Amino acid sequence: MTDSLAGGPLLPQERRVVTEIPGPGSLERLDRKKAHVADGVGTMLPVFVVAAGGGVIVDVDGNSLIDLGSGIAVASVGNAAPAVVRNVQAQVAAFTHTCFMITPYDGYVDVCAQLGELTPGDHAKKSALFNSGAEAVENAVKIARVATGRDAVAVFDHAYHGRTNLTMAMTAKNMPYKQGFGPFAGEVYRAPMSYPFRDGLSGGEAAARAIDVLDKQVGAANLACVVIEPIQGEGGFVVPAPGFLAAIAAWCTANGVVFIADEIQSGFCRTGDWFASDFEGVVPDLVTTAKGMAGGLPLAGVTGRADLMDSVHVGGLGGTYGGNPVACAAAMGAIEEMRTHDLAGRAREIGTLMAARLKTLAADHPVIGDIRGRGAMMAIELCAPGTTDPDPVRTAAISAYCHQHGVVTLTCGTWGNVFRFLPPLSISDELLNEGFDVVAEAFAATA
Ligand code: PLZ
Repeated sequence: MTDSLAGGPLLPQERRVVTEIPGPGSLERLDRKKAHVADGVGTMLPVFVVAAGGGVIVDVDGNSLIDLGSGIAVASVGNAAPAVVRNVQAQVAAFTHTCFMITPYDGYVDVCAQLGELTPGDHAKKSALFNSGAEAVENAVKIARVATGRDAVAVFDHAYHGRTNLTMAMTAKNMPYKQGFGPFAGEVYRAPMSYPFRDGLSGGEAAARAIDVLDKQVGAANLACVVIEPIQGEGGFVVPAPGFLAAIAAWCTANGVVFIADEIQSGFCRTGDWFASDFEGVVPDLVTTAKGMAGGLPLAGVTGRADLMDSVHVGGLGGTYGGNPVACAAAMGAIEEMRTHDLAGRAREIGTLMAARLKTLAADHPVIGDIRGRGAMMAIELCAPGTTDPDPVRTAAISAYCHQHGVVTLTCGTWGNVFRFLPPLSISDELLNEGFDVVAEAFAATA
């Protein structure tokens, strides 16, 4: 059994399966988990981790798994990336917490300045920092409500925005996120999403359909904000048809509605741009960020138009840990890694490789109904051949095969029939190709 290992990019970059997965060491620990951790906290691939980096995750039994998930798009710069480790070690030795609302420090302001520079648009921007994506979404809604003096919040079918009370209301899928947890926050309205594989509509047509719902069922004058993931995450990597986002944003601007892009999963180089909104030149009023921005430490942000951000009274935004100095140091390290290694460019290369592999796979397996995504955020949707009837059973079987053969893969989607690929941007082409060899084997073995 491997006790501990240094993680990071120096870890041997190989797939190595030396036991059943999970192995005996992990099974032992799974019993401890069962005894001490609430059952509601699930684990999808229960190998206990001792090290990770580059494109691999190493477990207590000495298995080295290819990582095609990045801990849900968090370890985009790779696990234990050098600039993250360096910054965190220096910060943790200097001070770990003062509470920015009590006595401030540079790291918080540094991250806000970076967010202002990197998010879409070159207007005057300001930011506030929080601990999690859900908290960022909640605060974006708070800001939009104060700025507009309106209550209503619009979200979309298949949306995922978090697990807190307001963000559960904003999230579309019941199981596992909402079941039994109501009553939910009020004044949240859902509009139809552009979902080209299922609705066949152009961006303009889908936007007209959504705007009709907002206009007729909610009323523009009641709407504080429209919140949308430019590419949906948990909901199935749904990429709206071209022009959809821009049309919704334009309608918001014309009606005094705050347009909020939830870039928590799609942001920070993941899709081949700094933000997914950049691809079509959409400039949101507010952007929420988290996940990839801090190389694995918990940090989230709301960034946007300075006039909107400043509409909240002093003391109205905050939290004990929001913008923790160690998390801010990590974010500055992660952003440095993204800039130095042009990780947006690397995401585009990864996207080209993945798209080619998925296209080949789809030619052999008609169960693949759709290939979609951008950059290092790509997915396939599995349906009964020639239909849009979801096939979650086959999806689960393929996923299980990948896990047993040392590849960390994630599923998603309203019907649980979408296979999503979110490799760390630090993964090598060799490992990525080997990972997709296993995915291809999994399709063949479960045919
Ligand atoms: N908005 C677009 O993707 C988090 C959730 C996993 P937190 N997605 C992964 C799970 O099962 O809990 C997410 C997201 C988008 C908001 C969030 C919420 O971010 O940091 O998990 O609160």
